[in-house]
Amino acid sequence: MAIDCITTTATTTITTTSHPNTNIRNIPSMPQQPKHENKQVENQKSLVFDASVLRRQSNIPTQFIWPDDEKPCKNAPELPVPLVDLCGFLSGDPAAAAEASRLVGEACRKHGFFLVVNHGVDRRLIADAHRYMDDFFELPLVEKQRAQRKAGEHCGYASSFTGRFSSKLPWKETLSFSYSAANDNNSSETIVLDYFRSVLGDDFEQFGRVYQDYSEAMSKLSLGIMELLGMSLGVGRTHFKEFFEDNDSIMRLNYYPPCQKPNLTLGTGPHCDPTSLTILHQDQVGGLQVFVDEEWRSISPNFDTFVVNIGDTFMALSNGKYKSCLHRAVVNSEMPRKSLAFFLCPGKEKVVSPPGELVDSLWPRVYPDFTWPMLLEFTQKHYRADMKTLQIFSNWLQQKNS
Ligand SMILES: O=C(O)CCC(=O)C(=O)O
Repeated sequence: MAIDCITTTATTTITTTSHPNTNIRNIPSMPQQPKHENKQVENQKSLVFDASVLRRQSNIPTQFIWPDDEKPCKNAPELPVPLVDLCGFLSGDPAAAAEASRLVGEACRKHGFFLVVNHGVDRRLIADAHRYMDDFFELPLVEKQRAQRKAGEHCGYASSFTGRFSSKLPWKETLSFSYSAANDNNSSETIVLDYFRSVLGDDFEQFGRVYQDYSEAMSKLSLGIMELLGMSLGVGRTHFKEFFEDNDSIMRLNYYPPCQKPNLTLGTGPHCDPTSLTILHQDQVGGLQVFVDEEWRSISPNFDTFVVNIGDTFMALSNGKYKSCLHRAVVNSEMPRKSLAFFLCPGKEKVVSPPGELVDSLWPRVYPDFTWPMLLEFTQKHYRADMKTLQIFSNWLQQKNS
């Protein structure tokens, strides 16, 4: 999850000051923006990512062109990711649960990626979630902009995220919204539906229903996966499941329009998800790549599987035993690509701290305690999420607390 896409106003200014990723000492105490970014905001001019125009254009605006050492590689070899069959686990078979947790643990120690099959999510719901994405992203830009993401917020429509950063922009449009499983006043049952109705109007009620159901299915599936993660880490089946029962998560629809120069651009730049666990469903086009053993590898789409990856917050919860994996998405010149990403996040008050069983003198604490809103704010206001987010955030917190 690249949470580098915060504001929605465009800029054509390329800043000459150093990027915040390159020097953490430039980051002032929260919640101020780094100086150079304020300068960018002052100099804003309009660069609008209108996919209906840009998809046919062979002259790619420079803001979307990635440096040579980060440009996408064609034909990245397939990564043999373990296929974890959840059928036996979901029907209560202890041997199947043990085998599934063994596979999950192996993958998470190695690279943090695995696939799940027989996951129990209705195929029609998945197909509907993709179909409604087409309907939304094929709307004229001004219609989509009714859900425009506001500065400092992580929900809403964003077209290529041209606001906060002025280079290495992703070639994509997204619609993000919150999902909450907290059972305080029953609002969780309609949180997504209410979002669609309030932002886009009553005509979007059916969209809201589909994504409400889809987010609930993802929350349920992620709690099941948390049981497997707990078993595999030896902290018991319920530990992480209970921790995430009141999750405050993010659902994102990713839409990558065709690009006439796909070898210059990236749909989503290289990053580790700062969130806890991501459950991704890709359409049949393909484009997801992960960085393993110093090379980019493809994860081919399969309608019957979800791609699951560990994010930074779970890496911290596991005391660094499980890996948050670096990944990106490439685009192509022929057809749009879609993916549905559910980002599991802890409830706002939950302290991210590993269970005692994962800490000892041979493996002491790797990261300090934090809450998810602290990390979210860090990635929104101070640091463009990349492969070093957790380490930089953790150094920054330690510095701040010392
Ligand atoms: O679309 C994909 O395959 C990857 C999406 C992703 O990494 C993200 O939304 O953070």
